[in-house]
Amino acid sequence: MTPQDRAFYDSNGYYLAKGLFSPEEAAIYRAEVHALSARQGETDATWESQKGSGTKIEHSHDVHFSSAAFTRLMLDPRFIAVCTAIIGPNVQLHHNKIFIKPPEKGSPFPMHQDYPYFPHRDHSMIAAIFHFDDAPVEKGCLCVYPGGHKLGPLDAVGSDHHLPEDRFPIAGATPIPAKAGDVVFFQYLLPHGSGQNVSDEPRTTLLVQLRDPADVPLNNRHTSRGQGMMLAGVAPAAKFEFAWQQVEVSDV
Ligand SMILES: O=C(O)CCC(=O)C(=O)O
Repeated sequence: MTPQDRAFYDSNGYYLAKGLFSPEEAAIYRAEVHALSARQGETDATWESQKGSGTKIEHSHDVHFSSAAFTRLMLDPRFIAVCTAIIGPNVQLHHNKIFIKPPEKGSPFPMHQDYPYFPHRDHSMIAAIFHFDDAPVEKGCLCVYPGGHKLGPLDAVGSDHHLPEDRFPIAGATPIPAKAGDVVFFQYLLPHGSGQNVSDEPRTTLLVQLRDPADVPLNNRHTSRGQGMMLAGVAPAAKFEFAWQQVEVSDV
């Protein structure tokens, strides 16, 4: 990430790292995602506010528990170099998820900030979307409101916490078409979403959510397996405890 890239990220809230991986590497991960999806069977992650129009989207979470390929990918030096340029020397995993937006009926994501799902005190949280196949506009590529991260946390509506459509219509957002191997990084306050996949090919991605380990979650709602894994640097000092000592009595 050059100083110009970093300045672009600071003012726009996102950065598209073009060609971070080669199309050949992307094809290998694409096959991993589709194989995992086939192994686990049908799923649908269509958001509540988007249900009812016959669209669907396959997903799986914490995929480094399903395939070592994703563990290797999250530690790839090319990826980590951008993460540390944005977050700082210490980078911690929050969670990850794969998505396959199927052809023609691939569900859209309404415009939203990620903040309401896992608010953090210092807003260090970012997302990185790895593209394993091309994502042109007609495949429902990511769309953002550049600079919208500077508005701070916004009022969200509905059980899925999307942004009001009259203020943040998807038609008014800037599409970020991507090629296989591109990775888009964005701040968790950036208003973002994506349209329906109306093309005749699936859109295949991995989304990794990352933070500075010194940041403080404001609630405990979005815990997941593998959360807290260090991808770069070190976590703040803490007294050693076995994992079973941290289990709350209500969980036993
Ligand atoms: O993959 C996309 O188009 C957006 C996904 C997203 O914003 C989310 O899962 O929060």
